[in-house]
Amino acid sequence: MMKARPCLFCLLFLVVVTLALGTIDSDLKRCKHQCKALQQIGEHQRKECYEMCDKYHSEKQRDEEEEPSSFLPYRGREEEEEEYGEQEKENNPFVFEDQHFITGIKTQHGRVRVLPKFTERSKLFKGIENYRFAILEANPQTFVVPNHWDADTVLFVAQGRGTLNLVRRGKRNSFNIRPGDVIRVYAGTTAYLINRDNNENLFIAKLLRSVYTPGQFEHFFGPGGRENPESFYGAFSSEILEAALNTRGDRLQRLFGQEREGVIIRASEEQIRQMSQHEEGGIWPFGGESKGSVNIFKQRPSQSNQYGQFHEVDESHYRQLEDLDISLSFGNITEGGMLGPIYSSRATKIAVVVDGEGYFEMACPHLASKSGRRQRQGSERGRETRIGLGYQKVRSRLRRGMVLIIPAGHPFAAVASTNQNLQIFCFNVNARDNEVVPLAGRNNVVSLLEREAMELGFGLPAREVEQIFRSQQEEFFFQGPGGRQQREERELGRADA
Ligand SMILES: *[C@@H]1O[C@H](CO)[C@@H](O)[C@H](O)[C@H]1NC(C)=O
Ligand SMILES: [Cu+2]
Repeated sequence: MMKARPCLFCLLFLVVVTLALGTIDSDLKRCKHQCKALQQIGEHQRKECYEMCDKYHSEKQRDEEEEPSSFLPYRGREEEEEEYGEQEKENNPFVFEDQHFITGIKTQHGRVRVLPKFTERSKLFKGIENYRFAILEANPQTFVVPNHWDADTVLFVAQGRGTLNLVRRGKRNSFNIRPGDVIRVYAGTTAYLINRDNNENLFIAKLLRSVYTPGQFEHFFGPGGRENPESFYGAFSSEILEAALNTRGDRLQRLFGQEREGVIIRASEEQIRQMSQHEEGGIWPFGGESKGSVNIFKQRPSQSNQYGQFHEVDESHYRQLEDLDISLSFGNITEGGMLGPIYSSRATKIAVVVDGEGYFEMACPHLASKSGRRQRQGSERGRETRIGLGYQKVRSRLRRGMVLIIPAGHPFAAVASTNQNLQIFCFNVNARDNEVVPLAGRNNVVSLLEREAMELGFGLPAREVEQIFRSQQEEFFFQGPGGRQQREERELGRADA
């Protein structure tokens, strides 16, 4: 009486095995098609068959999305090259290149390029929302016209020689600036600048913290004319200007009616010479430690070995940083060397590659929680603190001019290419009481754990853990993977001979 029931799972098994042999995209269709084609099963079972296809499909997709194991087994060079490309295209909001900048000011004699508000790039940057990053570039023998802006600013001279004038509280201070100089400019200070070099462009990196609209700032030009730049005086009615300046209207019209040639303009040799002279031998170079500015290259390195040096400037070196809670650091990684892995306990780094090439890696829990599987496994909607859901490896090539964001707590490492030093300058936001925590090398944090904690934490005998975390004798800077490979090849070569 009873019809012989075919073994449903045998049939499904066949379907799924066929699926496993194919490629993902066409497969879901194919699988379902086969469910449909199965004669012997009822509607209910067919539905189950479809569901099984869906389930299998999504699992397979998930597996393919999964990053290959981070460092085991060892991956060859070609694969790494490929991966650079992928990561850059993929969702990596931490790296900024040329195309991410907005050109704020541009004349034939120079330009100012600004990164958009960080939160426009990613919600992850809410903590640095109030900061903006800009790079000023001025050709030789040029003048940047006086102006003020509604943001506190820290300047870093990356290249070139200039003279900066700051007018604040009824006094004008003049600085001859050179690479490595760090200068705080208070919001509302009237500032102007010359590039006094005959050949070299002047590059200045700036970190701005708005004092009015969070994450936004405006320039105000007094000197100027009807246009390019327009003088803000011109916005007032003539009755006010005539009374305030005690001058006849026609003369004011002439003054504020000029068409100007831009914000960065050429100055004559004589003008440059006159403006460069003011403080030669004054505040600079002899008063470097004083109020005005400080040179980060002149600071004794806090870390130094054959693989690199690390210089820092904080409020203890430069009082003017006190209220800003910003510090500066400069890493000079020797060719073939690497920095880290380390993390900053409180500070978020806004870093710019001043010179050289290489790459960096960073562990980021934020991005990982977005990638499918991990979320499915554990995150609950609305839960802000996610624990143990894994990390995305953020990785990018580094070249001159690139800007990186390295958030507090995020472990990272940077590697110099084997033919050139990699020099990275950082603005550290939220710098007070920041600690740089080493994750490898002498004094690394794991080596300071109790043996039992090592054992329990890693699930291996403490001796084994200790051996690994104590086998690097250097601190902070190490021989990089490239250098190591070369050395091993050399040693192998020697052994063969
Ligand atoms: C960086 O280090 C190299 C030595 O590896 C040194 O010659 C160079 O002057 C350093 N640069 C800066 C800016 O400290
Ligand atoms: Cu992150």
